[in-house]
Amino acid sequence: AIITMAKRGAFIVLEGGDRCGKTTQVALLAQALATLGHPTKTLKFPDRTTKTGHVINQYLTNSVEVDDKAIHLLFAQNRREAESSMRALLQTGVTLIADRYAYSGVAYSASKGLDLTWCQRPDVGLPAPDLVVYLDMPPDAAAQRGGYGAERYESTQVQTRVRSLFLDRLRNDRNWAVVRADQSIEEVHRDVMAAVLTRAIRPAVEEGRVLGELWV
Ligand code: NYM
Repeated sequence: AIITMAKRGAFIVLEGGDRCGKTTQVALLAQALATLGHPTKTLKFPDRTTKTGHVINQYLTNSVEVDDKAIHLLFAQNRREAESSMRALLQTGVTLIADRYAYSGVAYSASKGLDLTWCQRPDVGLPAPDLVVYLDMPPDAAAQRGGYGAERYESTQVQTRVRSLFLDRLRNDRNWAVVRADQSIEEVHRDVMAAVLTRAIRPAVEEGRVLGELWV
């Protein structure tokens, strides 16, 4: 008998500092993959619509203060709440594109002085992305963009620390693509697409590579 396994979806994460254009690029990527016939769903972390997300939103907009370790665990819980539905979607062939993930969790918390390994622990075992696309933006250029400074962490000093945590401590050349974010929207999209097709869609969907788990 011939048994054909249903294809799984790819799991793609877009990361980067604040105001690097991630949200725009997530939408363009989802549209482009859908056009190529891939069922696609976008996710955003933190998901501010859940109960944990409400507290996180109050924290980010500076309307409450929360202990650094406690808020770190809440961001991780906010991801964990999505785990079972993410796994179910991937298994049924839906490609997931996440706007931030556990890498942001670690980079922003460690930028406040928390131990990096401690920060990684609560996200152990979550689905590992097939590809992290890091949109790299010089912090001075991000500061020129609209809305900058409205939320917690939006200062050049913090963004500089966050960027070096992403690039020097969290980046893993095997499943990270670094794309220059200080280009036109179309140019960034072209670079994101090229990386996604060869480094996520091909291995995960076409060749059926097994979904990994954090932290790898
Ligand atoms: N952030 C995001 C964290 O501090 N920890 C996390 O685990 C995640 C996912 O929240 N400044 C920070 C990064 C951003 C902010 O902003 C979310 P946005 O614009 O919704 O991506």
